[in-house]
Amino acid sequence: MKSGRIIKSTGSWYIVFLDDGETISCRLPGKLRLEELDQTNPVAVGDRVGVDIQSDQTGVIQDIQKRRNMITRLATHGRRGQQIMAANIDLGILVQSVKRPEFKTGLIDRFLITCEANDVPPLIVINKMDLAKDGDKNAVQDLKIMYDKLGYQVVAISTIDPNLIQDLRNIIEGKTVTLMGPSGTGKTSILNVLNPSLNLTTGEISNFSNKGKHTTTFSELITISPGTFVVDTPGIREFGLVDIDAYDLSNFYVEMKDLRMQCRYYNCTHIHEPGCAVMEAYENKLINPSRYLSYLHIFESLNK
Ligand SMILES: Nc1nc2c(ncn2[C@@H]2O[C@H](COP(=O)(O)OP(=O)(O)OP(=O)(O)O)[C@@H](O)[C@H]2O)c(=O)[nH]1
Ligand SMILES: [Mg+2]
Ligand SMILES: [Zn+2]
Repeated sequence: MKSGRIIKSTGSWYIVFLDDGETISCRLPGKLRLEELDQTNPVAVGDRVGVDIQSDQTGVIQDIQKRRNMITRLATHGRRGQQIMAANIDLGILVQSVKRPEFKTGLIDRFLITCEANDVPPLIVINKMDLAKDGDKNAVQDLKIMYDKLGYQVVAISTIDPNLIQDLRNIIEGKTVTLMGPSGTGKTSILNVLNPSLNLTTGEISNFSNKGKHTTTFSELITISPGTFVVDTPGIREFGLVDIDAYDLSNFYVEMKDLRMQCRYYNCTHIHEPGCAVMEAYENKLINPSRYLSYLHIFESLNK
């Protein structure tokens, strides 16, 4: 048996990059398909697998190693359960653009919660800085300051500025990273500048809606340089926050997770209870209002 990593899935075939450098198409036996019923795809891009090579030079996947972490989203097209977008990742990157499409702050905290809940280190990238006016630049700077304090890095880039791209290149060197974010923010364009030989298809932004058109439609592990892999994912509208209980939400806010232990009630929601350490910190300006507000919104959405 040989070991390798899933770099692409087409539904019935899985493309595996073997540790010896070869790439082969593999099938997944029915018994492995059934093991994880709540997921629409039992094997995901980034999974490490053991493969038996057949006489026709295709492979059969014999085992799937336990995942270090994964990023999931709710299944689309009316299917039940979750879809694993990528497994075993070193860095989850949220890509937004200052303009075209317009930047959405609401997405950041949902993305960070997804990463915290899945043990994926996060990075926030703001693309298309070439389109930024002074006001936009200030807003990005404020965002940087706020998230830096929480230990999250924000990097502002433009795919037409080689210096800014170099910053990103240094950060991802030697890692397996995922690019996530709304359609049209430039995820595929970033890949193309990181490795121009890829020549991947990017999309025009429609002038009418200022929205992307979902050019990328499946996940794939792409080699940027030896040892550096990027998973380009289809554009998302929202992070669904699957499997998070409203009462656990504050666990995934880095500035709240220790404080919550000091609340008077163990099941404190940090919204109205007396003796709440989180609300006290907020009143003493130790928690950023925009973060507390996003906590309230997300709590409501999870508590329906
Ligand atoms: N001005 C400017 N435009 C950019 C930049 N990066 C990408 N674009 C443009 O933005 C549009 C969308 O880029 P894509 O790379 O296809 O976006 P995507 O995030 O991969 O979109 P989906 O695959 O639909 O999720 C294209 O027209 C790009 O040329 C940038 O830094 N500045
Ligand atoms: Mg794309
Ligand atoms: Zn509390």
